Amino acid sequence: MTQERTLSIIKPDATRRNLIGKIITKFEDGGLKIVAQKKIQLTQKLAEDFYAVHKDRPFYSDLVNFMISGPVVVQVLEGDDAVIRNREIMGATNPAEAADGTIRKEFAESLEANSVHGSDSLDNAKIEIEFFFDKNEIVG
Ligand code: IDP
Ligand code: MG
Repeated sequence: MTQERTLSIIKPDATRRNLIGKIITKFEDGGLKIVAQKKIQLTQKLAEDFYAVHKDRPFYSDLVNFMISGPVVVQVLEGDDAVIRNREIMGATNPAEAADGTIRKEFAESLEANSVHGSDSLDNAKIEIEFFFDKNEIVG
């Protein structure tokens, strides 16, 4: 097992329903440690840039509008195999397919409003962490 860091976002559907604490508890109980965290309002430009990898997908503009519909919590999670561990704790993208006990199974409203984002690889985790955080904002 390797110590890794990954980027997590608690999405607007979850902040709106006051679920930040319940979601953070899932990460902590799952063995991940929060080493950076801030609640922010994304701008359209930030959301477009963050999800640029999906710009040709039919859901892109809806996704950007959803991500700016309220505040988000961006955080860096650290732990053994943090990238995969975070994805396990989150559950499948579509909550209808998410395993019992996962965040998306318990809290997601829909395929789009699925409560959390998590980096999908170690390379993307590094890019996504740098997108939101300066080095001095991360304290292990
Ligand atoms: P992930 O968040 O599990 O990595 P991605 O395929 O990277 O899933 O998609 C990014 C986000 O875009 C999803 O979390 C979800 O909010 C949204 N999304 C993905 N597929 C669809 C879709 O088919 N319709 C609407 N929104 C979608
Ligand atoms: Mg993804």
